[in-house]
Amino acid sequence: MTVSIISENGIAVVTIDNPPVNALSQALRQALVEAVAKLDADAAVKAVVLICAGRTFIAGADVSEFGKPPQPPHLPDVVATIEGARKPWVAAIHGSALGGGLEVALGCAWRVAVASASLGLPEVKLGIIPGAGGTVRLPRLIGPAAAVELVTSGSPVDAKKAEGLGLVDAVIEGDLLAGAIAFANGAAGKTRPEPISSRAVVPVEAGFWEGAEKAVAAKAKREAAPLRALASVRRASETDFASAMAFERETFLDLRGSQQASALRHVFFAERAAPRPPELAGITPRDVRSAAVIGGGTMGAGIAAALRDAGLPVILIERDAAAVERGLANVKAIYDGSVKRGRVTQAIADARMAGVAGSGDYGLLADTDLIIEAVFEDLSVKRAVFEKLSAVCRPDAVLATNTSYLDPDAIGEGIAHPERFLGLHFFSPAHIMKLLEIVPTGTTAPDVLATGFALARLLGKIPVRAGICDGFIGNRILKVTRAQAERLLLSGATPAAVDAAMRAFGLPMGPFEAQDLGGLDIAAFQRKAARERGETPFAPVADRLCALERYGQKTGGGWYDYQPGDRAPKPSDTVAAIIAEAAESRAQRAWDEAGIVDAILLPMVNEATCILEEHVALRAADIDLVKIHGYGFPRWRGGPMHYAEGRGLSEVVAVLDRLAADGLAEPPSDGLRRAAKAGGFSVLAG
Ligand code: 3H9
Repeated sequence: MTVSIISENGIAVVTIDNPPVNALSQALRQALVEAVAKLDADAAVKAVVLICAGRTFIAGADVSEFGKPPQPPHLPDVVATIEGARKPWVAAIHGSALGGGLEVALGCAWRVAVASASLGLPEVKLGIIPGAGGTVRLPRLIGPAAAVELVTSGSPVDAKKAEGLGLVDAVIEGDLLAGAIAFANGAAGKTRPEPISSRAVVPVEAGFWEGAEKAVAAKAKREAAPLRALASVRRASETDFASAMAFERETFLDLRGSQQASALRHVFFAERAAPRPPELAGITPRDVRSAAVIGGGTMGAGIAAALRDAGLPVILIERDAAAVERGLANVKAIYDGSVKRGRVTQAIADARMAGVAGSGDYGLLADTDLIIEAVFEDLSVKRAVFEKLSAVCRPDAVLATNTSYLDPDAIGEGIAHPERFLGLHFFSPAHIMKLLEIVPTGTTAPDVLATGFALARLLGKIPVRAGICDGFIGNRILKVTRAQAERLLLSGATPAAVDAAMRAFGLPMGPFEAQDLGGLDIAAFQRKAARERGETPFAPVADRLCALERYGQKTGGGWYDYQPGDRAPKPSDTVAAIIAEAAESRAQRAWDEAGIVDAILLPMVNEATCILEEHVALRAADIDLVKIHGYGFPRWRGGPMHYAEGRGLSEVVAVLDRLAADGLAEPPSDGLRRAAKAGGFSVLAG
């Protein structure tokens, strides 16, 4: 049953039970309206407690209904019905009261919550604004400034903070239901507070809205919802309740059907599906209570910090005492940075650092549950590490390689108990970046693969299963990004124009700026290895820059020139001359922003389609998560595959055909043509 009602001694308890998160489905909305009518008609009832079963209060509207036409009763009417009920309602909150859940609570006469509860309006994160009075009642309850912060950031507050804001009337110690009933009994005799909808909004200082607009616009960049949410709070503060509600609803319905909302919903569900791949259902992961990292360079130190942040004790192994010192210093530098940025206190940083033991002795790993290798990208060096690990580790200890380009099957050759070996590909900086590519080898046991996913959950990362190929999912696509960016240079575009176009599309940085920041030498090293394997990587300009030791910001020049101490890229005459020379007699054209984006992005989609067809990725949505969480692809675009589907795969094929005819991209793959015919990528997913 969705809603049940029990009455005792004048207090009715309405319990919502709509797992998993008590989302406001049509049936639940209907049941709430009926509950109000029933309790209004019950003379024995003095007050009503609204509480939820399971892990949370109402977590919001049912997001899965958003693609469909809204069905009555509409949530604003449900909230109005609760607010207008003859008997006062008390919302009893545990877990999360989010979005429509908080809006329902705002319809209640009072709100009480346990200390661990959180309350918020996260709608902007889904590309919409609250649609059931959130932007209209909140400023009337807590004032416009606090309302603006809650509504435009989408971030929740905890119960204590909510009490301070006046959003919660009491924080309940101990049992929530008993506390809420006691509160309702105490309140029943008192004057009921004025409904929030009838209250006036406290005036703001001159210039408040203009300042808020600037601040919100700067943060939102090209996301539409935060500014629209601000406009709705402003309207609510400057006009009567009914007009403000109409304005909010109109904005909500407009955004609900927008491309940004559809993209953000897609990412919302993709992120929730990723940690639970159906193929691993029912498989119990191995216990991971201790971890070790081999190699204390940038990646190893970042992985060690990520493991410590999740509470695991960590042993950091390096070749000799000096390397151990350097590795520990790298971890310490991460924590010093975290303290400086206010992410953790000094005491927390010290405690985390104290949990990292550096050593050169592999013998210390005899009882460690998980060992992640993060040494130099060289097959023989990595194999030597696993030979040592095979000799000392428990046979059930999970062994992982963090390789980004080598073949994990080759790395794991000869390992003892190969079923406990897999690839765990972190992204730099590993303690920050959310993506974790999980790469099973031909011999990885299902429970070891499940351990990779469980680890991701523990570390707060987004796990994506990737098959073995050069670069797995993310770096394989990155290679195409870079090759396309160079093709553009050879046909008339400049690095600055390419970077500007990709930034305008929503990426935090263009491909050339990003290479200058990260260093051109790593990719040069990989191209060298690829050539030794007989491959022919395409990087005519980058190769010339590396020959001149223009490796990026760290050498004072790469794709751009840099003045000492200044990270601002300046167009470089040297680079322009190299491009002109490399372009030789190639046809030049004038590129506009849209053309540049197409010439980079659509070939990435083409490559991603091959990745999907080869089952290197299992779902198109997984590829979207890789690009969003590993490479800064704008979340509000939904990822490259969602973007391509939204654009229409037939059009994507047509553009690629045109680019290929001019020698500016590979032709569309058979898989992409098939997906275009079928109208989506699901035809290829395995
Ligand atoms: C809104 O309210 C609009 C209104 O203003 C206006 C209306 C007119 N709907 O995250 P989890 C599913 S907008 C449908 O892993 P946790 C989720 O897909 C909404 N389904 O759990 C997953 O399903 P499955 C504003 C939802 O314990 C399962 O629940 N609200 C919804 O780590 C478990 O999810 C939000 O944006 C939903 N609203 O975290 C809140 N929410 O098991 C979004 C979850 O099949 N939700 N599911 O994969 C959350 O932030 C987290 O789910 C929460 C629990 C913190 C509540």
